[in-house]
Amino acid sequence: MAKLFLGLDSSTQSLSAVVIDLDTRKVLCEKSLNFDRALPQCKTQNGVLPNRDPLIKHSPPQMWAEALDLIFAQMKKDGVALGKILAVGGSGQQHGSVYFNDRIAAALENLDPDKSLVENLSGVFSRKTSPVWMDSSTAQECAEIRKKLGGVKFTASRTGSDTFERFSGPQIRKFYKTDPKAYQKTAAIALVSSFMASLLAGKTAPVDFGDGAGMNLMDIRRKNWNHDALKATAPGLMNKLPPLAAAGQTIGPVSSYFAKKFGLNSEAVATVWTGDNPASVIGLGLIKPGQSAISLGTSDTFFGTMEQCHTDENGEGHVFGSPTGAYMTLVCFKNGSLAREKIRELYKIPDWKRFGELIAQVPPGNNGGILLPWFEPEIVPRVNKPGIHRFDLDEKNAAANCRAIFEAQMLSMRLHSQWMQAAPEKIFATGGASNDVALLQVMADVMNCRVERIEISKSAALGAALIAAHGWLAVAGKKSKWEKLVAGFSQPVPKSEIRPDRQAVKIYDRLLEKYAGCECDALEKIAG
Ligand code: XUL
Repeated sequence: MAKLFLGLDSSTQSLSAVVIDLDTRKVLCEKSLNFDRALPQCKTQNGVLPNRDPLIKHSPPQMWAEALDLIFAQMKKDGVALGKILAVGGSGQQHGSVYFNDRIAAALENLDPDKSLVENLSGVFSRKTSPVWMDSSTAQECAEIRKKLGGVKFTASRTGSDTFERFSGPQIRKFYKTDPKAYQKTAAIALVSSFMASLLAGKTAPVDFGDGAGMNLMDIRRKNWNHDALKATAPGLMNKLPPLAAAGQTIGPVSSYFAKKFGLNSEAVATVWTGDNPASVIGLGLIKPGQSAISLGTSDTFFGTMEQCHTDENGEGHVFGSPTGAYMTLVCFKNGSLAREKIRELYKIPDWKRFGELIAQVPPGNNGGILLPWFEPEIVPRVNKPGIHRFDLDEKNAAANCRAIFEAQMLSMRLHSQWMQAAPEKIFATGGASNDVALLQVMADVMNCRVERIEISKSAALGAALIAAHGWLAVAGKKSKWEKLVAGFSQPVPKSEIRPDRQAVKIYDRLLEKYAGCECDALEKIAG
């Protein structure tokens, strides 16, 4: 019998599905559903609800449930062999949190296939909207929790990260402070990942060690809820959180809702979901320590694997649990693809091909011109007042501004990832913008490292399917090594390797200092 596994990825802007055949190492189905387009009734823009306050970014949790119904309906319609799926896994945008009253357990157990998921979930939410990773409205709560935990270094070494505005702990504290009654009525809190897994399992799903580390609530080394962090966050929190478990661990058989409604194999198992970044580590095949990747997506992230837990004393980067049982490092920049799109719009550049051509017209280092592209509040470095800042850069020069935005993004990545002490032999580039050779040359030159493209548009969903397969094999007594499991699924694009240019590397080595100075100046100016 074919060994088919389904991986889903509930990201900021879309829900994706990937079905893999483990024996033939083939991806049988790849699907994606854009929230704004497929669910206009949810009224989101790029997956989040418009808000007058640029620091507040929430999404309606019903949207994720509705998208799950829709993607299963589409797979059924397309004749995807849902009846042969052995296990379902998944990943979610990290940090987003979902809040329920005490009706949630019964609702999950009794999902009625004659109703939609949204109808089944009617009346179970104790908070109407879910704060997501783009939210930066909790600076005050971050400071309060950090202080109680003993400062940046201590917070990072205990929970894997300093407190960050988007992390679920500070978000939970803000909810408790601003709406204590609703907090009190909250019986359970989930992450996007564990919410979706709960729907599939028809019961409360654990949070995994990858996504759990994005909350400022989990002890990164012991992998349990940290008592001091819970206490510093909100009262009675322990009773509202699900247990922690490894990604891919079996929760139980899938809910009969999916079997009856969409023909999903009723014996398929629902497994513990993880965050999109930990799932991408697997989807990209980054199994060996020291392997690194740059993902150019809604957010730009620089991540890699790490054998022993080593946290960032300055508190800019993160350590999460990796689905392999080891650790992963990550630095996340909010002004990723949306910032590149803003520049494209601003200079009326028709397409990305032209954008790349313009970049190639300007020499490396942009004649010293620098652009800090903080269109949205930024995570690294922390910027709460959005805005763009130009230094020695002519605003009217379209080509120089196109080059400047990507140079700044890469210089910032180099500057703020030094704590990882990673000297990768090669960086794998992935995500939307990674098919632009001009951009990848800048990446190779700034990072002084060979860059190779991996073209897996749905690396998180693929990773999620592989994690589910790993969990299923372990239960079936056929435990598989990660190297063997991922082999054949994520091959770099042939002949896509780009080598750093020695002259350009020297230019960027010098420019890095100027960039760091400009960043300090701009941050001082913002602080007033
Ligand atoms: C990681 C982060 C983002 C989201 C995007 O810390 O905030 O990469 O996971 O989905």
